[in-house]
Amino acid sequence: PSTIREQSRIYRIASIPGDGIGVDITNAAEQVLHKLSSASGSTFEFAFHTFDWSSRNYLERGWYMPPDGIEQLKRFDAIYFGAVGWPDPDVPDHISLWSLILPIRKHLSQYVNVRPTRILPGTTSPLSNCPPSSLDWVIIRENSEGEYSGQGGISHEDTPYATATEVSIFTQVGIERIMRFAFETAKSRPRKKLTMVTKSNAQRHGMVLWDKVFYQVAEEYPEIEIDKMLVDAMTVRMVLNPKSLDTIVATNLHADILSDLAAALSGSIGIAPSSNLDPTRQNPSMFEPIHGSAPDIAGKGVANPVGAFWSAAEMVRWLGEEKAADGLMKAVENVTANGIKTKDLGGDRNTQEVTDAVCAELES
Ligand code: GGG
Repeated sequence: PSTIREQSRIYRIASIPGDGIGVDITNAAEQVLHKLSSASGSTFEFAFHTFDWSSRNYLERGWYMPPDGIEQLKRFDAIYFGAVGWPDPDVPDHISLWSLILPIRKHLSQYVNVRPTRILPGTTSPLSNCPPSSLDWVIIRENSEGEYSGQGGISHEDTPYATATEVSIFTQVGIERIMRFAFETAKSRPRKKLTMVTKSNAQRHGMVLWDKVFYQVAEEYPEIEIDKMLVDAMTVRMVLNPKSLDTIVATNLHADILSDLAAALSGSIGIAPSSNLDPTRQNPSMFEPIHGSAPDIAGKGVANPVGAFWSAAEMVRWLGEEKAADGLMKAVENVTANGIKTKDLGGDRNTQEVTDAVCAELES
């Protein structure tokens, strides 16, 4: 008779560690995912395929992804990503971003970026007015257009008349689909509250359309309490009145900035996860901690792996393994609650010690 293990579902994961601490934390995430799948009662396994698409690869070979890179990724159930960016004058940051994560998001229609933030047990916010119950947010980032459309150009380069344009593109379709995702997210949460972030007082075309579509979609969701914030005032509200917020929707650039602030207010950028989703599920989605490659601590074994574990849990959830995802998050929370934390969270443990502690929790 066949055993449960023989009937396991196998999830094919494309693993792209990338640069700097991306390598350290992807290694840690793979360890906990293997432990999760070998835990008793588990009915799934992971088959990882690692792609060395990194700045090192670019410097040695002249490319990040091969020409058929996107086609290769389409064969996987999900993509796990570490970090990108390396301080070398031959790889400016706009080259690394536009050679790797931005084309993946774009070509795999990952138009939603979900960035949850809360204060984990055993950790504290740098805000004095912020007990754990006061900060529990989900930021929904538009992930395909807006300020990161990549349109524009430069003329008269290297002359005193150098002129550059960076065109933000906002479309009705693009705004509508992110608003609908944000309203559905707000609907799934207890407080049923959505704050929309804009800068439509100064940016009088795209942001005005963004506002208009928000109110159009809001009509379909009368049960959701809504409000609108200008992005500058939003930073103040996040710091002074964190409890007043729940689900937040913002453009590609605004949400990128606000989610870093959110992570810092919840304890450390090292804990924050993100999910780049194609909600149609026609393409694999991609999961990555929001932090960058942190070259100063790369390879030292001290990076905080919690954001990587939380991202891994979100990947497991997206793959349909809700119970296992909850189990992984519970294990992470038990570990932080027990004071097993890296330096950025006020602890004295290294990456492997935190990883071992999470694996031990998964075994117990
Ligand atoms: N792990 C995410 C990462 O490498 N972030 C670097 C970065 O600058 N990302 C910009 C973005 O998420 O749009």
